[in-house]
Amino acid sequence: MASTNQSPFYKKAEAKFLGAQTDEEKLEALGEMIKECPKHKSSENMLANLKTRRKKLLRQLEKSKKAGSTQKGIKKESMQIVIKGQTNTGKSSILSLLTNAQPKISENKFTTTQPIIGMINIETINMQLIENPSINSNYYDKGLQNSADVLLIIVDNFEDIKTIEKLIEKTKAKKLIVFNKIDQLNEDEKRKIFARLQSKKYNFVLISAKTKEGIKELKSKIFQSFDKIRVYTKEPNKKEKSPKPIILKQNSIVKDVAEKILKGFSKKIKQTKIWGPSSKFPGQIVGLKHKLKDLDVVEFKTR
Ligand SMILES: Nc1nc2c(ncn2[C@@H]2O[C@H](COP(=O)(O)OP(=O)(O)OP(=O)(O)O)[C@@H](O)[C@H]2O)c(=O)[nH]1
Ligand SMILES: [Mg+2]
Repeated sequence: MASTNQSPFYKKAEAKFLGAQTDEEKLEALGEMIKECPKHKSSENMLANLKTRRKKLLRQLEKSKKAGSTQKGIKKESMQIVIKGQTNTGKSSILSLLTNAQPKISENKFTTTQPIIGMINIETINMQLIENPSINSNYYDKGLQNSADVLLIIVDNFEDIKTIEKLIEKTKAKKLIVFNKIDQLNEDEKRKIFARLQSKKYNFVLISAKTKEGIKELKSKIFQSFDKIRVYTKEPNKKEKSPKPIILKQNSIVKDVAEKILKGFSKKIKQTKIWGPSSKFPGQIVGLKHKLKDLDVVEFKTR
């Protein structure tokens, strides 16, 4: 999909595609790209390519809808985080702090009686954050963790960690231990907890949902737990990079970006320049095998 000789309408649709955060958004943008793609002989290949991609995406979407969660009505978004813990540890407080959801928060036990979904945007990426009712509640949903990419284990003491670890032994999700209510601890207690979690090699963060201490770190740890990197693209001779990054697996290379945006046309690349964390200097010329880092900006010259 080399966009070089394309109309501004096509380019707009393509930008939308590259910035799409869900498969639904991608599908919509692909539709627009197909509509705006010129219908003459020289773009035949490109049009066919776009249509194949749309078909593939449609098939994928159907599949993921069928796979779904155990809970009726919860459709997995592309990135899903599930909050888990004992009652009263502050799960609803954290959900309400991070998302648009407005769960009931109370000092009473077992306040949350059904999974509650919120959307969180971290570094331009939308993610689904779900509070599972407390592990000892009748409403606890065992199946929710199976679809999760990341589990936030909310605790306010050490014993809870062991209890919850037993429940999640078989899950593939990344685990992040969120030690909450540190506003109730003095500096010495905090230091000891930190040291203990660190010595056990946990992926963890200390926070207070009350004072918001550690919330920024929590968000950044959530993002890191996905093992993804964000890469921006840029058109030659333009200063502005794409408004939204492309999300790639960690350790992706320049070729992966090329395949994603120029599918079928990556042979056309004459030169690649790179800015950001993986570059030795701004605008460094690199090959297709160059390994990318989070927040890199890539520019492809196709002629
Ligand atoms: N001091 C302090 N209190 C907190 C903190 N986070 C939550 N709380 C309080 O702890 C109580 C329980 O909070 P919730 O967010 O409802 O806890 P939950 O884990 O959702 O509990 P259930 O849904 O009832 O199982 C409330 O009174 C909160 O105000 C914190 O960081 N510090
Ligand atoms: Mg709750």
